[in-house]
Amino acid sequence: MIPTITAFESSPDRGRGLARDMPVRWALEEVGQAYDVRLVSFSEMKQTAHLALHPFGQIPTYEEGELALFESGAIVFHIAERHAGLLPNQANARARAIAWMFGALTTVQQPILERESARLLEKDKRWYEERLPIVDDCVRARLDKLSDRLGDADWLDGEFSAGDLLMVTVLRRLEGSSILEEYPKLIAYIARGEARPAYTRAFDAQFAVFNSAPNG
Ligand code: GTB
Repeated sequence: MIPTITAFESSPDRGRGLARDMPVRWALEEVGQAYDVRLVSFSEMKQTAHLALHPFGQIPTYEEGELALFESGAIVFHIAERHAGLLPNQANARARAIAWMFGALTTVQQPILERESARLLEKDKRWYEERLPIVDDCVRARLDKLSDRLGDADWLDGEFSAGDLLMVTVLRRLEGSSILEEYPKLIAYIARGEARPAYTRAFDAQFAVFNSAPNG
Protein backbone atom coordinates (compact mmCIF):
# COMPACT_ATOMS: atom_id res chain seq x y z
CA MET A 1 0.00 0.00 0.00
CA ILE A 2 1.37 3.40 -0.99
CA PRO A 3 1.26 5.85 1.92
CA THR A 4 0.22 9.48 1.47
CA ILE A 5 1.97 12.29 3.26
CA THR A 6 1.04 15.95 3.47
CA ALA A 7 3.36 18.85 2.73
CA PHE A 8 3.13 22.62 2.33
CA GLU A 9 1.50 23.71 -0.92
CA SER A 10 3.74 26.73 -0.68
CA SER A 11 6.62 26.24 1.73
CA PRO A 12 7.90 29.36 3.49
CA ASP A 13 11.41 27.89 3.31
CA ARG A 14 11.41 28.47 -0.47
CA GLY A 15 12.37 24.89 -1.31
CA ARG A 16 15.28 24.57 1.13
CA GLY A 17 13.88 21.34 2.51
CA LEU A 18 13.57 22.64 6.06
CA ALA A 19 9.90 21.82 6.55
CA ARG A 20 9.12 18.61 8.40
CA ASP A 21 7.90 16.65 5.40
CA MET A 22 11.60 16.44 4.47
CA PRO A 23 12.67 13.80 7.06
CA VAL A 24 9.58 11.76 6.19
CA ARG A 25 10.34 11.91 2.47
CA TRP A 26 13.99 11.06 3.21
CA ALA A 27 13.06 8.05 5.35
CA LEU A 28 10.68 6.76 2.67
CA GLU A 29 13.40 7.15 0.05
CA GLU A 30 15.98 5.38 2.24
CA VAL A 31 13.77 2.30 2.53
CA GLY A 32 12.60 2.40 -1.08
CA GLN A 33 8.94 2.97 -0.29
CA ALA A 34 6.99 4.90 -2.93
CA TYR A 35 4.64 7.56 -1.57
CA ASP A 36 2.03 10.06 -2.63
CA VAL A 37 1.98 13.66 -1.49
CA ARG A 38 -1.09 15.77 -0.83
CA LEU A 39 -0.23 19.44 -0.78
CA VAL A 40 -2.15 21.60 1.69
CA SER A 41 -2.49 25.34 2.10
CA PHE A 42 -2.21 27.09 5.48
CA SER A 43 -5.98 27.51 5.61
CA GLU A 44 -6.66 23.86 4.70
CA MET A 45 -4.40 22.78 7.56
CA LYS A 46 -6.76 24.43 10.03
CA GLN A 47 -9.93 22.87 8.63
CA THR A 48 -11.80 19.91 10.09
CA ALA A 49 -10.65 17.34 7.54
CA HIS A 50 -6.97 18.02 8.20
CA LEU A 51 -7.45 18.44 11.95
CA ALA A 52 -8.82 14.88 12.01
CA LEU A 53 -5.39 13.77 10.78
CA HIS A 54 -3.30 16.26 12.72
CA PRO A 55 -4.63 17.59 16.02
CA PHE A 56 -2.48 20.73 15.77
CA GLY A 57 -3.30 21.52 12.17
CA GLN A 58 0.22 21.10 10.82
CA ILE A 59 2.19 19.13 8.26
CA PRO A 60 3.38 16.44 7.88
CA THR A 61 0.78 13.74 8.23
CA TYR A 62 1.04 10.14 7.07
CA GLU A 63 -1.83 7.94 5.93
CA GLU A 64 -1.47 4.27 5.19
CA GLY A 65 -4.70 2.30 4.96
CA GLU A 66 -6.52 2.85 8.23
CA LEU A 67 -3.51 4.32 9.96
CA ALA A 68 -3.14 8.09 10.23
CA LEU A 69 -0.07 9.53 11.95
CA PHE A 70 1.26 12.98 12.78
CA GLU A 71 4.66 14.13 14.17
CA SER A 72 7.59 13.67 11.81
CA GLY A 73 9.59 11.73 14.42
CA ALA A 74 6.78 9.24 14.99
CA ILE A 75 6.32 8.86 11.25
CA VAL A 76 10.04 8.24 10.66
CA PHE A 77 10.01 5.72 13.52
CA HIS A 78 7.01 3.94 12.00
CA ILE A 79 8.73 3.74 8.62
CA ALA A 80 11.96 2.54 10.24
CA GLU A 81 10.13 -0.18 12.14
CA ARG A 82 8.25 -1.45 9.12
CA HIS A 83 11.18 -1.57 6.70
CA ALA A 84 14.80 -2.65 6.78
CA GLY A 85 17.55 -0.08 6.53
CA LEU A 86 16.95 2.59 9.15
CA LEU A 87 17.28 0.68 12.43
CA PRO A 88 19.77 -2.06 13.29
CA ASN A 89 18.39 -5.58 13.89
CA GLN A 90 20.50 -6.19 16.98
CA ALA A 91 18.34 -5.20 19.97
CA ASN A 92 20.81 -3.01 21.87
CA ALA A 93 22.05 -1.24 18.74
CA ARG A 94 18.42 -0.64 17.76
CA ALA A 95 17.63 0.83 21.19
CA ARG A 96 20.65 3.15 20.90
CA ALA A 97 19.59 4.32 17.43
CA ILE A 98 16.15 5.11 18.85
CA ALA A 99 17.83 7.05 21.67
CA TRP A 100 19.58 9.16 19.01
CA MET A 101 16.22 9.82 17.35
CA PHE A 102 14.85 11.19 20.63
CA GLY A 103 18.11 13.02 21.31
CA ALA A 104 17.91 14.78 17.96
CA LEU A 105 14.28 15.83 18.37
CA THR A 106 14.52 16.89 22.00
CA THR A 107 17.97 17.61 23.43
CA VAL A 108 19.54 18.99 20.25
CA GLN A 109 16.55 20.49 18.48
CA GLN A 110 15.17 22.39 21.48
CA PRO A 111 17.94 25.02 21.77
CA ILE A 112 18.17 25.31 17.98
CA LEU A 113 14.47 26.15 17.74
CA GLU A 114 14.75 28.49 20.69
CA ARG A 115 17.54 30.37 18.90
CA GLU A 116 15.52 30.46 15.69
CA SER A 117 12.47 31.83 17.39
CA ALA A 118 14.49 34.45 19.31
CA ARG A 119 16.01 35.66 16.04
CA LEU A 120 12.64 35.68 14.35
CA LEU A 121 10.33 37.03 17.03
CA GLU A 122 12.43 39.02 19.48
CA LYS A 123 14.60 41.19 17.22
CA ASP A 124 12.85 44.37 18.24
CA LYS A 125 12.72 43.57 21.96
CA ARG A 126 14.92 45.53 24.34
CA TRP A 127 16.46 42.31 25.71
CA TYR A 128 17.38 40.86 22.32
CA GLU A 129 21.08 41.84 22.28
CA GLU A 130 21.57 40.37 25.75
CA ARG A 131 19.55 37.23 25.09
CA LEU A 132 21.09 36.20 21.78
CA PRO A 133 24.54 35.20 23.15
CA ILE A 134 22.76 33.19 25.83
CA VAL A 135 20.70 31.15 23.36
CA ASP A 136 23.77 30.79 21.11
CA ASP A 137 25.69 29.31 24.03
CA CYS A 138 22.87 26.87 24.73
CA VAL A 139 23.19 25.65 21.14
CA ARG A 140 26.98 25.46 21.49
CA ALA A 141 26.64 23.38 24.66
CA ARG A 142 24.84 20.71 22.62
CA LEU A 143 26.99 20.97 19.49
CA ASP A 144 30.22 20.73 21.51
CA LYS A 145 29.17 17.42 23.00
CA LEU A 146 27.64 16.11 19.79
CA SER A 147 30.77 16.90 17.82
CA ASP A 148 32.96 15.25 20.48
CA ARG A 149 30.82 12.13 20.46
CA LEU A 150 30.77 11.90 16.67
CA GLY A 151 34.52 12.40 16.49
CA ASP A 152 35.86 11.11 13.20
CA ALA A 153 33.09 8.57 12.70
CA ASP A 154 30.78 8.81 9.73
CA TRP A 155 27.62 8.25 11.77
CA LEU A 156 26.60 8.47 15.39
CA ASP A 157 26.59 4.76 16.21
CA GLY A 158 27.86 2.42 13.53
CA GLU A 159 25.80 2.28 10.35
CA PHE A 160 23.62 5.18 9.19
CA SER A 161 20.30 5.02 11.06
CA ALA A 162 17.07 6.91 11.61
CA GLY A 163 18.97 8.62 14.45
CA ASP A 164 21.38 10.13 11.93
CA LEU A 165 18.55 10.99 9.56
CA LEU A 166 16.80 13.04 12.25
CA MET A 167 20.02 14.52 13.63
CA VAL A 168 21.13 15.74 10.20
CA THR A 169 17.63 17.13 9.61
CA VAL A 170 17.76 19.04 12.91
CA LEU A 171 21.30 20.36 12.32
CA ARG A 172 20.35 21.60 8.86
CA ARG A 173 18.28 24.28 10.59
CA LEU A 174 21.66 25.90 11.43
CA GLU A 175 23.00 25.79 7.87
CA GLY A 176 24.31 29.18 6.82
CA SER A 177 24.66 30.34 10.42
CA SER A 178 28.03 31.38 11.82
CA ILE A 179 27.57 29.07 14.79
CA LEU A 180 27.80 25.93 12.64
CA GLU A 181 31.12 27.12 11.19
CA GLU A 182 32.65 26.44 14.61
CA TYR A 183 31.97 22.72 14.12
CA PRO A 184 33.76 21.33 11.04
CA LYS A 185 33.02 17.73 12.05
CA LEU A 186 29.30 18.49 12.15
CA ILE A 187 29.45 20.32 8.83
CA ALA A 188 31.05 17.22 7.31
CA TYR A 189 28.43 15.01 9.01
CA ILE A 190 25.58 17.06 7.51
CA ALA A 191 27.30 16.92 4.12
CA ARG A 192 27.52 13.11 4.36
CA GLY A 193 23.79 12.97 5.05
CA GLU A 194 23.01 15.32 2.20
CA ALA A 195 25.19 13.26 -0.16
CA ARG A 196 23.05 10.16 0.28
CA PRO A 197 21.08 9.38 -2.88
CA ALA A 198 17.87 9.01 -0.84
CA TYR A 199 18.36 12.49 0.61
CA THR A 200 18.87 13.93 -2.88
CA ARG A 201 15.68 12.31 -4.17
CA ALA A 202 13.71 13.63 -1.20
CA PHE A 203 15.19 17.11 -1.53
CA ASP A 204 14.52 17.25 -5.26
CA ALA A 205 10.92 16.13 -4.77
CA GLN A 206 10.14 18.87 -2.25
CA PHE A 207 12.05 21.42 -4.35
CA ALA A 208 9.96 20.51 -7.39
CA VAL A 209 6.86 21.50 -5.41
CA PHE A 210 8.33 24.91 -4.66
CA ASN A 211 9.56 25.32 -8.23
CA SER A 212 6.20 24.56 -9.78
CA ALA A 213 4.23 26.84 -7.43
CA PRO A 214 2.85 29.94 -9.20
CA ASN A 215 5.15 32.28 -7.28
CA GLY A 216 7.95 29.71 -6.75
N1 GTB B 1 6.72 18.53 15.90
C1 GTB B 1 6.07 18.57 14.61
C2 GTB B 1 6.71 17.54 13.67
O1 GTB B 1 7.92 17.28 13.82
O2 GTB B 1 6.01 16.99 12.81
C3 GTB B 1 6.19 19.97 14.07
C4 GTB B 1 5.42 20.13 12.79
C5 GTB B 1 5.55 21.54 12.25
O3 GTB B 1 6.22 22.39 12.87
N2 GTB B 1 4.95 21.78 11.09
C6 GTB B 1 5.02 23.07 10.49
C7 GTB B 1 3.60 23.55 10.18
O4 GTB B 1 2.78 22.80 9.74
C8 GTB B 1 5.78 22.99 9.18
S1 GTB B 1 7.43 22.41 9.39
N3 GTB B 1 3.38 24.85 10.37
C9 GTB B 1 2.13 25.44 10.06
C10 GTB B 1 1.35 25.82 11.27
O5 GTB B 1 1.77 25.48 12.40
O6 GTB B 1 0.33 26.48 11.09
C11 GTB B 1 8.19 23.76 10.35
C12 GTB B 1 8.89 24.72 9.45
C13 GTB B 1 8.22 25.74 8.87
C14 GTB B 1 8.91 26.67 8.07
C15 GTB B 1 10.27 26.54 7.91
N4 GTB B 1 11.00 27.48 7.12
O7 GTB B 1 10.39 28.37 6.51
O8 GTB B 1 12.24 27.42 7.06
C16 GTB B 1 10.95 25.49 8.52
C17 GTB B 1 10.24 24.58 9.29
